[in-house]
Amino acid sequence: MTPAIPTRHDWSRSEIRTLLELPLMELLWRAQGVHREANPGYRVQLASLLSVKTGGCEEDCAYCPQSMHHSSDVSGRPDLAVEPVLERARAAKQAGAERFCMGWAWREIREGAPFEAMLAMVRGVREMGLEACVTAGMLTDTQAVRLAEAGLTAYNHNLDTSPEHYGRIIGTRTYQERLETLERVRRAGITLCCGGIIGLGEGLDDRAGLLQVLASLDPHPESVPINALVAVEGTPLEEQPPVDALELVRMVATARILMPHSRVRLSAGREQLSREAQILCLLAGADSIFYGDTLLTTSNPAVEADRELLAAAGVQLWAESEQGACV
Ligand code: SAM
Ligand code: DTB
Ligand code: SF4
Repeated sequence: MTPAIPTRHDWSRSEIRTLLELPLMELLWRAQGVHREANPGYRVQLASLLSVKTGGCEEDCAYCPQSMHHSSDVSGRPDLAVEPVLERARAAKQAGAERFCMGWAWREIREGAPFEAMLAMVRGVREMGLEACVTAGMLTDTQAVRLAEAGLTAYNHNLDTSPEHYGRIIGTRTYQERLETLERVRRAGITLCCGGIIGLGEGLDDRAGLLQVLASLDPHPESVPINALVAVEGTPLEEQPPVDALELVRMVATARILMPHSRVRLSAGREQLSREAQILCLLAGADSIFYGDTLLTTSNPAVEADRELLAAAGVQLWAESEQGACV
């Protein structure tokens, strides 16, 4: 079917800035128009997250509590084995999740037993009829192909911020390396989950820059997580002021306009948002949330609170709609 809304990959940074700075009502109106036409109805996908390998990461990402460079790093948590992970996936499915995302605090995927276990987890999650997503840092072409063969639905690898601001946040890995990983994932036929974070001390131009790079990817990433920084004690960004909820609404709305057919996921930072601010994000075009009491190492709104939120907003869950069949 030909999409009703054309997808563009040539947005200029100033066009994107103009969108980000529109009067809020105008921005919301436009985002709603695009969302309604590209994705009729308000279905929301629930994705659950589990940290399989926690902490001790060699990268120095300034926002991340799992980096070995920061005093926040949690050590001593054993890696999870295949069966306990699959148990958690079963419970997530039972609670209504449609996608199960697994995280490894790695600079790059490690060969051998840990990778074989990752493949078994992906196969197991897919056999349950859930979408499977992995986030584990950089990978080789062979590893991407093996993950695709195991049935992996999506690989999450975020660009985080603009190319210009990136160097102030991460010193151990380049923007170009991130882009190359994304290409490898694409070449293997796995869908891309790629987005970023606001609240890292970036300017409006950096937010526009991040969205420009994301929208220039062809095809657009199938899912685009928009995170608000969770400022964790012991990380270099612990003192960052909280993100204004309306800034997050603007980011979501602009992502929706630029990438009409992508799933825009309202990700980390929801605990700091009121119910009304979260509903504004849905109105702005977010059509997925992380669902479950924890993200990777930090907390997320309780499952019951999210059920109430979605009921209050009157949104249909993706898994309950006709298009929601995910196997
Ligand atoms: N190590 C892998 C990587 O970096 O791709 C996978 C795990 S990493 C924790 C996944 C993503 O979580 C990061 O790219 C970042 O966007 C997000 N993230 C990590 N810490 C965060 C925080 N404190 N607040 C918001 N988002 C965060
Ligand atoms: C994404 O963009 N956000 C998620 C998921 N992809 C892997 C992770 C958020 C992590 C927040 C901090 C923590 O819980 O450690
Ligand atoms: Fe490691 Fe990923 Fe955290 Fe960076 S964001 S320190 S790569 S776990």
